[in-house]
Amino acid sequence: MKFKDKLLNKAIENKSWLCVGLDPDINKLPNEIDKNIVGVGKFLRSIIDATSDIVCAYKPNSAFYEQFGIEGVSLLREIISYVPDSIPVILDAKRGDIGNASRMYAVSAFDHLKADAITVNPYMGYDCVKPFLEYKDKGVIVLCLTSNPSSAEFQKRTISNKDCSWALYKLVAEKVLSWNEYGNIGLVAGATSPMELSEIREIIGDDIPILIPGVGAQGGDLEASLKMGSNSSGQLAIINVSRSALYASKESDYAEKSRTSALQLVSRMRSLLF
Ligand code: OMP
Repeated sequence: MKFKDKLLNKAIENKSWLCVGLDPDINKLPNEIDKNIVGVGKFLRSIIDATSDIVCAYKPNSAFYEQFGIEGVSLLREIISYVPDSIPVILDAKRGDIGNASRMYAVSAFDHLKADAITVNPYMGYDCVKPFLEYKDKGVIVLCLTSNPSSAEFQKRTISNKDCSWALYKLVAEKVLSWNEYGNIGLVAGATSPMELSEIREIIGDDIPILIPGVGAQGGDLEASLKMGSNSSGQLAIINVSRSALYASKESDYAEKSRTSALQLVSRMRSLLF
């Protein structure tokens, strides 16, 4: 099944556009969890068990697994396969390199790790994104306007030629329309820039999902993100939260508290969109 269909099915079934980011940090683990790779695995499985009926996707960020070396990469693969088959997994790796190297990243993400989608960096241009796009059933989610404090340094710069003058992130949004031959493109736009999010949605139209990180620990607003990032049917704005959902309690009720924290966001989504 195509990534976008899997995503839509799950969002409709669970009445949720919440994506829980699976970003394990040893220093934030609950007290009772062993501070090693086995403990991390146990923690992540409990979070998945506690939230799988209220999410539209999960997003493990590769950095949080690679920090543990080879065992971390094995855990990443195990966690992706632990997620129920009907829930899409977005591998957050922000990849991108010359074509033949991107092809190897795509093999790793899709054939080996078996992710349903990946985040990619568009900085090097189309030939570097194409190897990912050729996996027609997989989602390729391109960084457009990121949520971090320095994102404006390059992404909001005005690029001019004789025909037009536009901020770089808008050029990215427009460009991906021509990269979307197989209907498998998505964009990343942070919750920390809601006005820009609405410009991006206007440029790309109704069919492209936007992954929106930055709600919770980074201070982005949920309602503004949904309003500005959703399409005209109130769909395809994937709200990612990692830390604020994962580390809701240090005590033995950590999974329950994590669910409560995720459910608070989902209830607000339901009252706006479902
Ligand atoms: P929290 O701030 O803990 O909710 O985590 C946000 C997650 O989204 C991390 O895995 C980030 O790497 C990721 N992210 C951003 O925070 N900002 C972006 O602009 C893009 C991403 C991403 O691609 O997912």
